[in-house]
Amino acid sequence: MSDTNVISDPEVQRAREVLANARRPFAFIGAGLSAASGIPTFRGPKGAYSDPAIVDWVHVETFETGDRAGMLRWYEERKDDLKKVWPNPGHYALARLGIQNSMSVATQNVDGLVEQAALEEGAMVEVLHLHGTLSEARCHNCRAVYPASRVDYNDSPKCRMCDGPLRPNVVWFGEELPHHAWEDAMIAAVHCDVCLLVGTSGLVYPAAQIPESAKERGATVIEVNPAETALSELADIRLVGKAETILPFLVADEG
Ligand code: BJW
Ligand code: ZN
Repeated sequence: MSDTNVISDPEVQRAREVLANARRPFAFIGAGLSAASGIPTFRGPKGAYSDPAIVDWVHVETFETGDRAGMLRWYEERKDDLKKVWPNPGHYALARLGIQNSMSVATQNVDGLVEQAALEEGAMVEVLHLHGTLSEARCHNCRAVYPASRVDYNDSPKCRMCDGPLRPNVVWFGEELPHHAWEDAMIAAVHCDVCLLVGTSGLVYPAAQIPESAKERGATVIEVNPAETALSELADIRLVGKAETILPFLVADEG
């Protein structure tokens, strides 16, 4: 959708009104939100999974019994890449929606770009990290947390407390989600009146249960995604286009 098409799209206008009148809005976001910042999504033709090795590198078994060094090299590269990326208009719009009516955001992303945008916009947005964050490393044995900036994953880093292997503080397949983030996101979802889904395929569980619960409890669901997803059938309003193009038009008094 081009900017002119977005402005004149009646569904965009409807979504904007729904959000302007929301009392407890909630957003559930995924990798597509950060695509315009230059961070590849996982799935899809240009996604990280087009490299078959990467499919293994998001599984806990690989760290425990597989190519740990290869996996950690990829994480060191991603940590470095994050120094060169910035929030895009989608992140800033989400932050401004947060100012408009104090929205909670549950993110599956590990890049920290929503918080960065919120900080720059002076927005108090509660960001719940369902799949952890690349800004932290942690011990795989005792779970002690370290700033990732102090850790070199190429150097087989070890925990100062127990000598266990350090790893990024993210959630891999086969691992539980952080309890607080999961519980707070579920509470926000079941109490929200509007649930905004942005840039997620909705294929990964248990995270994808969160918008399902919002819908079951009566929330109006708005999806922003250029493609149909596993969650599209929940959507009352489907905005087919990119987050960075559409989200700025959903903020009241803008666009
Ligand atoms: C745009 C755009 C633009 C493009 N604008 N949009 C129930 C059923 C089936 C399976 C399971 C189940 N429950 C659990 C499972 C198993 C498993 C699972 O879900 N498997 C399925 C995939 C089959 N889940 C787990 O293992 C989870 N843990 C668990 O269940 O624990 C239980 C347990 C209990 C007790 C003990 C132990 C365990 C953990 C899941 C962890 C997922 N981790 C990853 C990696 C994070 C770390 C890292 O980044 O390195 O999380 S995998 C990856 O997928 C990442 C993402 O957060 C996640 C979701 O991806 P997302 O964000 O949706 O991205 P994509 O690429 O899929 O989609 C991008 C979208 O953007 C597309 O729709 C595009 O169209 C769109 N887009 N450009 C807007 N410009
Ligand atoms: Zn330790």
